[in-house]
Amino acid sequence: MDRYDAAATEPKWQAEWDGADLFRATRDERPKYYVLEMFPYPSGRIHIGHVRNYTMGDVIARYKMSCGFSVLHPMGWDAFGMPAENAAMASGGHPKDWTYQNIDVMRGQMKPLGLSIDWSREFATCDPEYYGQQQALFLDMLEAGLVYRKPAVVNWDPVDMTVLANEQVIDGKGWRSGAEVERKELVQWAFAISSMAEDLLESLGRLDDWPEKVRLMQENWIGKSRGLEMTFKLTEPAHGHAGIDIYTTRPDTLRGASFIAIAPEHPLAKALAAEDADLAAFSTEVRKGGTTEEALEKAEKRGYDTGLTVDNPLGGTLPVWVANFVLMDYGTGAIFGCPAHDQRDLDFARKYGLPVIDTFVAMDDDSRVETEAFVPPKTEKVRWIDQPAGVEVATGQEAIDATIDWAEREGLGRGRTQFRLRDWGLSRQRYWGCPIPVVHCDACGVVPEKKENLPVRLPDDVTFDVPGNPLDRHPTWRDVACPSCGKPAKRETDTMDTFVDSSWYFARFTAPHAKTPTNLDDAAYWMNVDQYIGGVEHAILHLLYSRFFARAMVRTGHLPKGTEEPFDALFTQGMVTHPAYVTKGDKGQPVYHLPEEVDISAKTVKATGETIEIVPAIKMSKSKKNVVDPMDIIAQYGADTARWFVISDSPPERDFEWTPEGAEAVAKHLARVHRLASDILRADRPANDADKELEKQTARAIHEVTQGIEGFAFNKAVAKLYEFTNTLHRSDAGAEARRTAMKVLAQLMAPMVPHLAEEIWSMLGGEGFVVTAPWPVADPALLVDDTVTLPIQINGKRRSELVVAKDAPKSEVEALALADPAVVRALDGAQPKKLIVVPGRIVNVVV
Ligand code: ANZ
Ligand code: ZN
Repeated sequence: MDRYDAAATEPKWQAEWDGADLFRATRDERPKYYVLEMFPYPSGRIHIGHVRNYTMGDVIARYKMSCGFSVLHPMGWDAFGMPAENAAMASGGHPKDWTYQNIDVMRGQMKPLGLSIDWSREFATCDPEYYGQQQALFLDMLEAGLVYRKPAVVNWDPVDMTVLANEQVIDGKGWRSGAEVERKELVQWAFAISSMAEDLLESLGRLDDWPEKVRLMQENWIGKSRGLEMTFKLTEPAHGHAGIDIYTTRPDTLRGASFIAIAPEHPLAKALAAEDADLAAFSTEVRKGGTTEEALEKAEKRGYDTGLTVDNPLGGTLPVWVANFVLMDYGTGAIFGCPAHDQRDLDFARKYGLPVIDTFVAMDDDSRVETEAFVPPKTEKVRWIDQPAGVEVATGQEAIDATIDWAEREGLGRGRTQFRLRDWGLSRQRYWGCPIPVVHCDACGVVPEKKENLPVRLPDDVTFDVPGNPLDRHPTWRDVACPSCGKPAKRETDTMDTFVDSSWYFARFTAPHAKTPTNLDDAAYWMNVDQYIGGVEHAILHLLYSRFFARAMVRTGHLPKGTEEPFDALFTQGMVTHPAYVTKGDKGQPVYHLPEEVDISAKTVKATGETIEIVPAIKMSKSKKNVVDPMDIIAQYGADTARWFVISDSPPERDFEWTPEGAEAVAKHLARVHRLASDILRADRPANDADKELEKQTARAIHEVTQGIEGFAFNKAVAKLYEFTNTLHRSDAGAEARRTAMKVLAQLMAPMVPHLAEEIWSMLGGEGFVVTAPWPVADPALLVDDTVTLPIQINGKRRSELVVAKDAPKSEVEALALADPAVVRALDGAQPKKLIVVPGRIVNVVV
């Protein structure tokens, strides 16, 4: 018996595909289809999540190819970033070597998966050919006013004397030095993404093929709100300030104001600190702690009473405090504190003994919970207390709108729409990133590098033995002639946030070797990405930045109009999970064990006999020791097994649990399909009555598998393929009919298990490759079910059923019913008292 040998078959077909250059994306008269999976970070090895992600993309790509599309399915590497520098610091190697070695390993692991990728378009974002074009794009954006310089707050490690990324700040301390991190203001580059906030928000409504939850996350991130900007007059002018401008999104709660708070970096606070050593010390002190939102949220609320007061338009005065929780780069850098309705303000008021003043009570309950601040609900009606705009019973939103109108009428302030979205600070004080292509000249200021001098290459001769950015301490790299006046000048040593690299790679894939960032003709042909696939962890920043870049590229002439929304359809896949096996350590801490170390049926650790707890299906991670290496699976069963398994068991958007038994069952099934094909090839049964039924079942299979793939319900497609395999196995149809059905089965399986499908296709004499053979089409006539199943009731109880032609005449149904064995038994030779046929529904027999 010829056993299916995946290990021999898979490389054979991969070589054949390569030889025929099947997956090279070509511009021709066919309609195009661009499918893209979020490109990987070259961390070292591929994991099973990658396999699931790329298999999904490959199913779509191969399916579309069969449907007659010219498919673009590229792959690249998101290759800049911190881990390479960390590895260099740990091992003394070079980030570049580490990165390219990892890429080689991962490419080597990906190729055996048999993905239909156009490898001629591969690039890594750390290739100078790529980042040089990114620099060109940056310069065009600079000219268009889409990127600019502004002061921004960074995490500063005072011991290592270096800027830290947010993830390098752990519990407010530098990850290497352990020193308390300070906030420091530096001049940084920023992309003007907030200038497009309105459009980025509004266009979300047109992204019909995006998951609703992703659109919602983006909407919240952009965070549009209408509020009030209002001036509180200083009782006594101070340092040239007549008043303080505040911003609030809850003007409805103005009655509850009990203090004014300004940021430590507020101009008034700075002026006061210049004369007040205590305030200066306070400001320095609160600058400690990271810049992350989490750090700010967690930090204890602290304040300094300036002694100044403002006039409250509702009567009396309010004290002015400097507070650590007020940010300078949001709103106006000043607020009115409303302790009754804002938790931060309440914490602050408790600590410093400031009044808590209610502004409303609920409709059905006028007592209030004292311990928590509770903001008036926007959509629910409440009863207001002495509301400034005269509102009595109204929702929060109604009160907000009324108060803005009132404040405008009274000349106290003006309504203002505000977005939470800030401009995107892109400067990173790191080596392993794309150099920002500008030069600082004493005479000319900030001067863009000339385009003909791009790429500004990273120097190779750097070391990581001391903290900080090696570009800063490189002996010669910084020294250049000013591109404008030619005098000695200094290069910018900051590099770009790695999110920049991934914000336009999809456009670069359309012309990866162009001497400009893109080629408009190619971009016009291939854009948009028809199907984008990736993890939901990128739902916010990556997608938002890409949407911004697409707009910026249209504006700077690097993408054609109409590609502002670059991803037509988005699919976010679930994770691959696996149980974890845990025992308790001596301090009660969890100790994880590798699957091979435990006896799962006895629930013990093999070596020690300790009882294990099995944590059901959690995300795979090294620390939980529940990682399955896809390469082991491929070595054991072949790529087709891994591919089929990762998409078979659960809907693609859900998490999927990897089990060794499941993988083995898949391998067995695929071998069975191969055996079935061999049997069918040898069979010689003549054509017969069963042929028609098999033809119908084949049409059904085509229909349902196609729908499954089109609808991203790969698990349903797979389920149908199992069923159809059984049908074909049991069918008594003639050899010719079975061969035809088997070829269709191979075609329908090809997107998922391309190697096995190719093997069967060629065994059965299919023409060319299965992947390029036209996708089978179901004859609609065969999809119509022309029989019905009628239940037979005897004396009101269901006893049997009849399968009859849909258009069978009543007399025929009656005759068939009377011949039914159950009816014959019940009648025992007598005539029925009644025989009622409800056509298409039921047969009732009364005896
Ligand atoms: C009074 C008030 C009463 C506020 C209340 C909230 C609740 P969102 O909605 O996220 O945009 N705020 C304004 N500028 C700030 C700054 N620079 N630093 C820290 N907080 C600031 O947040 C807007 C609210 O955040 C504003 O509305 C203001 O507090 C605060 F029951 O004003 B609110
Ligand atoms: Zn100059």
